[in-house]
Amino acid sequence: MISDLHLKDFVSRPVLEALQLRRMQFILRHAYKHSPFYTKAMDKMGVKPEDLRQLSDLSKFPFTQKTDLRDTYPYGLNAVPQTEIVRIHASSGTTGKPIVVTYTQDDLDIWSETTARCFLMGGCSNEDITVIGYGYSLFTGGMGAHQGMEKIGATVIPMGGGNSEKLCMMIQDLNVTAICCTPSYFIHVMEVAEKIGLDLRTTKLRHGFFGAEPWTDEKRDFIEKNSGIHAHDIFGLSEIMGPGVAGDCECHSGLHIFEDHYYPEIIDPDTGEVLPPGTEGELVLTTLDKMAMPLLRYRTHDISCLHYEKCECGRTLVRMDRIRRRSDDMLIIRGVNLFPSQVESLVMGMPGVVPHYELIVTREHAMDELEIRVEVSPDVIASGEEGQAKLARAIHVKIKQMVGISAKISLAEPGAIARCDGKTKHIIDKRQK
Ligand code: DLL
Repeated sequence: MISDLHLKDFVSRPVLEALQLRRMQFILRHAYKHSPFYTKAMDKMGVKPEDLRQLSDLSKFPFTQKTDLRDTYPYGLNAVPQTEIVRIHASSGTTGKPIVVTYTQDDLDIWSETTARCFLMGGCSNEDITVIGYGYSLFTGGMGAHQGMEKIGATVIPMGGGNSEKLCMMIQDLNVTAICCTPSYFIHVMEVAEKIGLDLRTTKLRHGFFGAEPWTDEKRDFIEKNSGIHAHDIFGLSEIMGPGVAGDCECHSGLHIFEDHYYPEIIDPDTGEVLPPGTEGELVLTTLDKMAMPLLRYRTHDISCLHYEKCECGRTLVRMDRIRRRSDDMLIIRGVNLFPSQVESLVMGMPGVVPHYELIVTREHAMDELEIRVEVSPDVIASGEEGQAKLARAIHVKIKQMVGISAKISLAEPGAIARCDGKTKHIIDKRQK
């Protein structure tokens, strides 16, 4: 059966807004009643769920920050009993501990629905055979894309990332028509295909759903021209749900947010003031019907802009501009999020490491590479090559285990890393956008 889920993207704005209001009133009551964090936060601001009479009243309610998830780690934001939680994912926190996200079965159904709507919007159906190249792990990419594709009845190949030659073989032998992975990984796959003599244009591959990291229209053109596929953008974040918070249609004029489940606002990142449509600022999202861990006014730190004019495709859903930058120092390397403070808290406790470090990000053959340069004490230098290699290996393993990134570790002599009077700059990002 061909899914009719996409019809939800075309409801009239008054109908959509009435639904949003009902759901928003419900989720505020649910959060206030069942999550002590939100009871306290609303009480502190002197607001009650009943104070929300129209959608714009949301601005009276407190924001939620990533640090709130860290401070209440692991289950402090849960609003249902543990027996109702059927899945846990996790994302990078700002320090050593990850951010934990929980889901009820209903939450998973909503997530599948919105991810499915992304794929339908991109032109996929139950006739597609799709390979998932996002990681299957605590990261939401693999499972999120998988369940969305299953929801539309597509045939799913749960490949995960990493084995590009095998992936090319699958594309060719299994008549794969769609792929879901990060844009940089797909460019790598294109290079591998070329190396092994596979012209992707001669395969059945037609659609790519790329996200989890910023990419540009130029990169889309490059991919489309050199692989013969349609390249679609898919946006999301674990705290809110995972992939499928928004996706782009064939017009590619911004990403449609599935507003019936995720309510967007744009704020001034410095003052917190809500900005009018068409103004650039920080994207803030409220989950309208996520039960396990509702998030109210979650500050994404992604910089975007909302457009409410009807899209040429006929969808009434608001469009957000593609994310090009963030208002914080989070890096995204091969789709994996990383905060300098995370590296700091992992590495600085290690014997022989002093509190000076820098993260150098480069791009080689379309893949991001991370070098972590840490300054060490004189006794590490005195320990010679063997002692230094041992420490570098230990740092490498710790970063790999805790963050999931294979980084090159270089040890710097005492005093070698530049000191600065003001805010220390820990990141040297040499990737050209
Ligand atoms: O990256 C979820 C996802 C998986 C989205 C697969 C799309 C595809 P997190 O690991 O929590 O979740 O990272 C969320 O990644 O706040 C953005 O900064 C960035 N991001 C995600 N999608 C896009 C995109 C997943 N399409 C953070 N364009 C977000 C630009 C994106 N940035």
